[in-house]
Amino acid sequence: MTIERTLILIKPDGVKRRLTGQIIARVEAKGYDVVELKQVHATRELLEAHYEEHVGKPFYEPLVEFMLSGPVVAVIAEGHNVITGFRSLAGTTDPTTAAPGTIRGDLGRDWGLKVQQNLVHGSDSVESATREIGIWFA
Ligand code: DAT
Ligand code: MG
Repeated sequence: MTIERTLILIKPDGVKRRLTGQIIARVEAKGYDVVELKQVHATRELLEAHYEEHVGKPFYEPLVEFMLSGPVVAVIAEGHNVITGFRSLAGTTDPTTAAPGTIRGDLGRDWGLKVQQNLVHGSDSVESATREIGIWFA
C-alpha cells in the first residue's frame, strides 16, 4: 500500500452547478477518505501561489480570474495512490475530450466553455500535493 494525500479543488463552476456532492461521492466510491473539506473564496495571493507553475502562460490570467469568480471547495483526500487515482477519476484537462466515465467527461458541460472551466483540480505529484495542501490548509 502506498497511502498518499492529494489536494482536490472543486472549482467555481462545480460549486455553482451544485455538483460538489456528486464529485465527492465519486471520490468516496473509489475508496478514498475525505480528511479535510472546506468551502473558500480564494484570494488572488492564494491562487498565485497555487498556480505558480503556470505564470506567464497565455491561459494563466483567465484561469486566475475564473478561480476568483466564486467559492471553491478544497478537499484533502487520502488513500492508496490517490494522486494518480484522482487524476484518472477527473479525466484529461479538456472536458471536450475527457473520457466518458470521468468527472470532466461526464459532468463537464460542453457548450463552448473555456478549458479552465473543467470542474476540478487534482495535485499531479507527491511534491505538488504537499505544496498545495500547505497553501490551502495552512
Ligand atoms: P490539469 O488541471 O489537468 O492539471 P494543468 O495543470 O495543465 O491541467 O492546467 C491548469 C488549469 O489551467 C487547467 O485545469 C485548465 C487550465 N488550462 C490548462 N491548459 C489550458 C489551455 N490550453 N487553455 C485554457 N486553459 C487551460
Ligand atoms: Mg495541473
